[in-house]
Amino acid sequence: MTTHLTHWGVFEADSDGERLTSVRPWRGDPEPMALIENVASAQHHPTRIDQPYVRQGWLERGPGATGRGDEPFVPVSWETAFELLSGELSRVYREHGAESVYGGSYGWASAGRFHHAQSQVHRFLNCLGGYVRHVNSYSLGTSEVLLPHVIGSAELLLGHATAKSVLVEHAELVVAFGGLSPKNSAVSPGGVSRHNTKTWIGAARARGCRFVSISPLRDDIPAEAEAEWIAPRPGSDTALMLALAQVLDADGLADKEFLDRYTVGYDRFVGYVRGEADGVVKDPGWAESITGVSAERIRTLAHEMAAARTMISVSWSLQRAERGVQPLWLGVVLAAMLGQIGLPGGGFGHGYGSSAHVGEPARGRSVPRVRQGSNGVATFIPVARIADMLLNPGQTFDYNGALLVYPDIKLVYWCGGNPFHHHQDLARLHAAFARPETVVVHDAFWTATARHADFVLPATMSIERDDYGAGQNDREFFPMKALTRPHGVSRDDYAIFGELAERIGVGKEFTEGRTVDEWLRHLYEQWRAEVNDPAVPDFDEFWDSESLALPTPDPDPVLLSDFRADPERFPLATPSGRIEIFSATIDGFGYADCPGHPVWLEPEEWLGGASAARFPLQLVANQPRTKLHSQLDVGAHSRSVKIAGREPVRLHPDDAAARGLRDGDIVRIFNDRGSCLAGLVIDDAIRPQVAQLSTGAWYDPDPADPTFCRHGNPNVLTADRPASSLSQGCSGQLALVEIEPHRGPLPELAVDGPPATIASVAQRFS
Ligand SMILES: Nc1nc2c(c(=O)[nH]1)N[C@H]1C(S)=C(S)[C@@H](COP(=O)(O)OP(=O)(O)OC[C@H]3O[C@@H](n4cnc5c(=O)[nH]c(N)nc54)[C@H](O)[C@@H]3O)O[C@H]1N2
Ligand SMILES: Nc1nc2c(c(=O)[nH]1)N[C@H]1C(S)=C(S)[C@@H](COP(=O)(O)OP(=O)(O)OC[C@H]3O[C@@H](n4cnc5c(=O)[nH]c(N)nc54)[C@H](O)[C@@H]3O)O[C@H]1N2
Ligand SMILES: [Mo]
Repeated sequence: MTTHLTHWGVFEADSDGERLTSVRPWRGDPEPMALIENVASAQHHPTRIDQPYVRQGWLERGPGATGRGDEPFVPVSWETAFELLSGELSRVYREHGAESVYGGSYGWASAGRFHHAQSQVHRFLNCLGGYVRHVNSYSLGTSEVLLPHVIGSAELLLGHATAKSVLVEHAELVVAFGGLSPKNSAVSPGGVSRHNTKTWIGAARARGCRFVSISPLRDDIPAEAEAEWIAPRPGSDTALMLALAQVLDADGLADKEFLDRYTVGYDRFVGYVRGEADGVVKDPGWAESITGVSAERIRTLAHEMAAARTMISVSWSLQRAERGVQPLWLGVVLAAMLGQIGLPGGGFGHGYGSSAHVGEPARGRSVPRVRQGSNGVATFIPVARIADMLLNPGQTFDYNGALLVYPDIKLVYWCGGNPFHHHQDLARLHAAFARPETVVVHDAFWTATARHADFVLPATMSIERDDYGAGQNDREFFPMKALTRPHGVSRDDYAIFGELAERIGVGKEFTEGRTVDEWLRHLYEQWRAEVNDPAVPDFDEFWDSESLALPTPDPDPVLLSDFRADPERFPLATPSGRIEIFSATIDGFGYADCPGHPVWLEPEEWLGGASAARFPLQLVANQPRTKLHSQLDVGAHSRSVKIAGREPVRLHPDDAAARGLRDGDIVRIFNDRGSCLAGLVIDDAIRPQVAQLSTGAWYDPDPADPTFCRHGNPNVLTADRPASSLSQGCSGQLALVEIEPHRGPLPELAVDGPPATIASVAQRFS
């Protein structure tokens, strides 16, 4: 029996050396997650990549050959793969330079610090001279750019939030925009040892705390909250928040002392709320017409918030949308108006329901990790501009006050991510991926991204290799011993890069002469020396232990309590040192879609807009309940909710009836960008006029039409439209669509098996 860490929890497993024979949640986890069932069932699935492959066209016609994503693959030996790829990498670096290589390689990969895929690919490409990188994330593309201007940093809210334990003791009212989703808080980057969502929410409720969940889905908060459910039109929270601010101002409930001492720019903002410039008072009646929430409820909620110790929680999803800057900024502004920032149980939070680590106290120390080296290339893109970059080399674009230029990319290297899962407007991405001369992908599975590569190199799963790891803010550091041998002839990313580096002549720089076992020991012992704590055992003792507890110096932190106590001594890292309700910096950028204080700006795609006449349903493309993103989509738990193999879409009974749809029907979801099939689930836990299709179903395009996904990936429907000129973040959460019955025979899926391969050509090249 051995324990193993995943992003979604810790499990104990038995193995026969080949496969896991039994999997149980770790004894220490009070709220284990069913996602662990996906691992064993997926490991030897037919979609596992068993050996190296090269796309037929690339093999026969060389770099730049057309047909990427539509052609069969040729199985090759590792020797052939290494020979061809090391030659191609050398050619591209020699002929076009490091700035022609995109190695951003966004993606979650697996838990485990040494085999962390992004660290390995970045370290490898740095040894070759560097690569064009990405900044920011799909998760928090807007937050990471906005929050430094408003409160000095995003990390404050993510890594140093007021602890959930403090909310349990002190919060009287939690107003949760985007809910407090139990599915999302089951996951945390790097792993979760003890899930506690239901526990902390239940304990707060038992003490008398009230929860208000503002979200299109009733189940965006656990039943333990006994929450009131308010369901505004998606994308309209900004109007609701402005009206709450208007009531606080008009009814004398705003904390003037707090605003004077700790913030700048309130006057300009409140002038806008009062309608001084545009003649529109942003009162509850105004907000009712935009949000659909009754003016009376908005008014009383503002009073309840002012009367109680109130935590305003904004989920990450609200900023992963058009105009995503606005509700995030307004959450901070409302908390400032209530004057409770820095007090236990009050103030502002961002992502208590989005990731398990938010609201866990920060650890006193990090864990060992491999250094990525230094990048010889300065050029970068905001991560969600990948398709724009590939399609528009040389074109300029805005980002956070700068005017940047897209580089001319010849080679794309992806290791540990799935852009044909995570990016928006997948048909456009398909066209963008035709541009580079060569695409290289390491993955364990035949994802749509692997199918869009020229070189497909089979990586091990984390259960097939030795590693160690701990999630962000998680108190437990786990050894992760290999549970089985690798599937097929797959290899660790480290081993693949090590061999390539050797052939290109930078082997020593990359491996430093160490095996995996030597690296694990070396990094651990280096860390142990830095930590200098007699309670930390040597490597051998750690390796044979279940886990090592990591200290948390302050177990019950309150966000910005030091700033509140002494704002001169503990200023924020903003230009004024205070909370910026008006940011002169952002105002100076002059972006029409992002002025100097939060405002209501209509999104392009929302139920109150013109395009809703043709596409009258708001698609919520949120995170999946039965998996992490697209990972292990072929696993048992993920498959258990599919309908005729298609991803489930949820619809309100009235909307289903209006379209003559019945529970379990296969439906076609469509808009002007694309269409997909899905299996219908009728559910009154969803707001009318909303359809929920989570992300994660592997993109399975019709061979003749990349805009049509047979499986149910919502990213054929979402727009590749930046959340704002400021952030250039992803806006994939929402899109407008229509739904109709699927007519005709059900097309077979191709993505649940391996792609077409051509063995005969292999003979000629091996
Ligand atoms: N419409 C819409 N789209 C979204 C979102 C949304 O809300 N709506 N959310 C976005 C967000 S927040 C995110 S974070 C992204 C997530 O997007 P990704 O992080 O790209 O998604 P994953 O499915 O986790 O992709 C990880 C890949 O790494 C592979 N892998 C696992 N371990 C290893 C390893 O050790 N080595 C190698 N080489 N490969 C490995 C897995 O098989 C998988 O294919 O999606 C984004 N996309
Ligand atoms: N099980 C599971 N957990 C995960 C992940 C996963 O793939 N699977 N992914 C992880 C990752 S990488 C991330 S970044 C986080 C993301 O965390 P979040 O971004 O918070 O998660 P989502 O599920 O995308 O969205 C949460 C909810 O927001 C609501 N919502 C959408 N639009 C609106 C709106 O306009 N207004 C309001 N009020 N509510 C709205 C939706 O109903 C949705 O269910 O989740 C993490 N947790
Ligand atoms: Mo994310």
